[in-house]
Amino acid sequence: MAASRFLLLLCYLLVFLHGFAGASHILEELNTMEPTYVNQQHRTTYHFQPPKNWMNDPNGPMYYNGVYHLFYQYNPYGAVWGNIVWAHSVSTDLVNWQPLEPAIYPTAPFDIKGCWSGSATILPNHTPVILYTGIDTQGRQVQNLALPKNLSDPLLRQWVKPAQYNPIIVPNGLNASSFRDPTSAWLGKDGHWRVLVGNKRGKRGMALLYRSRDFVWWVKAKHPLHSSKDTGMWECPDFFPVLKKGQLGLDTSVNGLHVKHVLKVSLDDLKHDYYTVGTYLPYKDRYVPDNSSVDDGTSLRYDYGKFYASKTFFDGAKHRRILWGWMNESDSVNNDVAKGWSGVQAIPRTLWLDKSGKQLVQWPIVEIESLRGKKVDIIDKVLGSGSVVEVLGVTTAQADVEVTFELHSLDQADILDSMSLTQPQLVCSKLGCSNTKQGGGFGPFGLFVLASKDQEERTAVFFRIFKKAGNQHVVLMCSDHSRSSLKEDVDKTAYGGFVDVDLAHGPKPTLSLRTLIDHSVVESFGEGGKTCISSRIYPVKALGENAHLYAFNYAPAPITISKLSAWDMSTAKIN
Ligand code: DQQ
Repeated sequence: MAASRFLLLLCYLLVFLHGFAGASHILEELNTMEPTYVNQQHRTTYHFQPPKNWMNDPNGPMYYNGVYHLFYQYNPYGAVWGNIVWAHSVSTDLVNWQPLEPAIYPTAPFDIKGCWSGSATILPNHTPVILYTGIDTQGRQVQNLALPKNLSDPLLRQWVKPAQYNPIIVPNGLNASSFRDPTSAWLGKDGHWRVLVGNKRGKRGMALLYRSRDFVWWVKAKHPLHSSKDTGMWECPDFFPVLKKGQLGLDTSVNGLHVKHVLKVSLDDLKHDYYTVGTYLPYKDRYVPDNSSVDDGTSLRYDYGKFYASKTFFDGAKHRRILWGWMNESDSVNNDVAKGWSGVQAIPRTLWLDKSGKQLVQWPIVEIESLRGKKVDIIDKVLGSGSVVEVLGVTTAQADVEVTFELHSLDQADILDSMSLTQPQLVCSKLGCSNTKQGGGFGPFGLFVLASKDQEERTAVFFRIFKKAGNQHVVLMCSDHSRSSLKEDVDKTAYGGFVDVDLAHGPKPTLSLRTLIDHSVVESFGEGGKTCISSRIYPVKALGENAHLYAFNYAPAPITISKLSAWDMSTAKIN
C-alpha cells in the first residue's frame, strides 16, 4: 500500500500535473506591481532583500543540481505582514540572487488563507519535496506537500500541490492555530520518514513527531520528539545532526556515535531562536538535551540580536550545514510603509559544533568574501585607555571588518554576581558603552560602526571582561544602540551575550571580532563565531560616505590591536 502510494508520488513527478488552476491570474498581478519604495538610504547592498514589500521567514532552503534555492515568506501587496506566499530566488553562489515567480501561493482549500513556513527534503531518488503549512478554509493550520512541476527545469520555477494528497497532516485533537512549520524530514534506518511540526499544549512548547513510509501518509507519534514547559509556541523547529569533531556538515538523516543533534526552536513569546545540543535516540524517537544545554528559553541563542525563524540546510556540494535567519526591522510600522519594505535575511552562516561540544560556532559563508574590495590594515597598534582610532580608507557603510585585540592585564576585571551571569542583555543595557569604573569589568573596548564624524551617532559593538567565583574570566559581548540613530521612533534596546572563551589559555589573551556592516545591518561574530549579535540600525548622519568606523578602548588599561583588516564590500546582484 505504502509502496504504491510512493510510486504514485513519483509518477506524479513525471507527468504534467494539474491543480494549477487560478495560478496565472495571480502571477500576472504579482508581476505587474512596480517597485514603489521611497527610501533607499537604509536598503542593504549585499544582504538578501526583495526589491520591495514585506519579507519574513526563510523557507525551504536547499541546494539542488548546482543551484541554491531560497524561498521566503512574502507579502506581494505591501510592507506589512499579510497575504503570505512563498517567494522564490535562486543563486549559484549564495551571494548573487535571481528572483523567480512565487513558488507557492494560495489556490486550494488547504492553503487558501495563507502559505506559511516549511522546509524542503531531497528524497533518495533525488526529488525535492516541500512541506509547508497552509491555512485552510476554516482557518486551521494544516501541513501540505508541494512538488516541482517539471524536474527538468533547472530552476524548479513552478511547484504543484497535489489535491489528492493535501492536506497531508491535519490537527486532529490539537490546537489548530498552533500547529505549523514542518521541518526537513529525516529517514530512519527502519525506512520511515520523520518530520517535526511546531506546537504548544497550554504553555508547553513542543515539537510533534510524525512518521511516514511514503511521504504522503503521515501518522502522529505517541510522544513529541521533545517538549518543554512554559516556553509557549515553538515556531519553525529545526532538527539536525552535527559532527562531534570537525566542521563538515551532515545530511539530515545521518545518525550514529560520531554525531550530536541540535534542536532549534523559535519561541513565539520571546521572538528569539534558542537551541540545545543533545542526543537523538532513534529507537525511542526522543531527543535528550545535554546537561550543558538548557531548554527553557534562557540559554543558547544563535544570535543575541535580531534573528528569528531561522532554518538550516545541508549543502551537499560543499559538505556544510548553512543557516539562514530573518532580521526584521527595528523601526516603526509607519516607517516600513513609508519606505515600502520590511525585512532582511542575515548573511548565510556555516555552522558546526564547537570543540567544547557545548555550543555551535557560526561563520559567514566563505563566498561572501568574494565581495571584499579595497583593504586597509592596522597592525600592532596600542590603544591607550580612553583612546579612539579611526579606520580610514574604506567605505564603512558597506564593509567587512576583522579585528583581534590583545589584552595585557585583566587585573581590573570585577566580579559579576550570579544573577547577572544569567542576564547578559541586562548587563549590556545597564552599563552601555560608557567607561564605568565601578563594576563595569575590564572594558568596554571594540568598534564604533555606522558612526558620524562627531560620533553623535554610533553603534558600539564591544567586549567587557569580568570574573566569576573561582577567578575564571567571563567575557560579555554587547551591541549598544543608545546612540545608533538620531531618529526617535526606532528601537534602541541593547543586545548582549556571553562568549565562552578561556582567557587564561595561551601566552597572551586575545579576543576577536568580525563585523559585517551594510547600511542598516550590523552583524557581529565574537571570537570566531562563538557569540553572534545582529542589529538593524537607521542612521541619519552616518549614511553612505558619511559613515565612519572607529576602534576604541575605554578599559582602564591599554590594549593592543594586534591586527585589524577592513574591506570595502561590493554590491551583490540581488533580485
Ligand atoms: N511566520 C510564519 C509562520 C511562522 C512564523 C507566518 C514565524 O509559519 O510560525 O508568516 O515567524
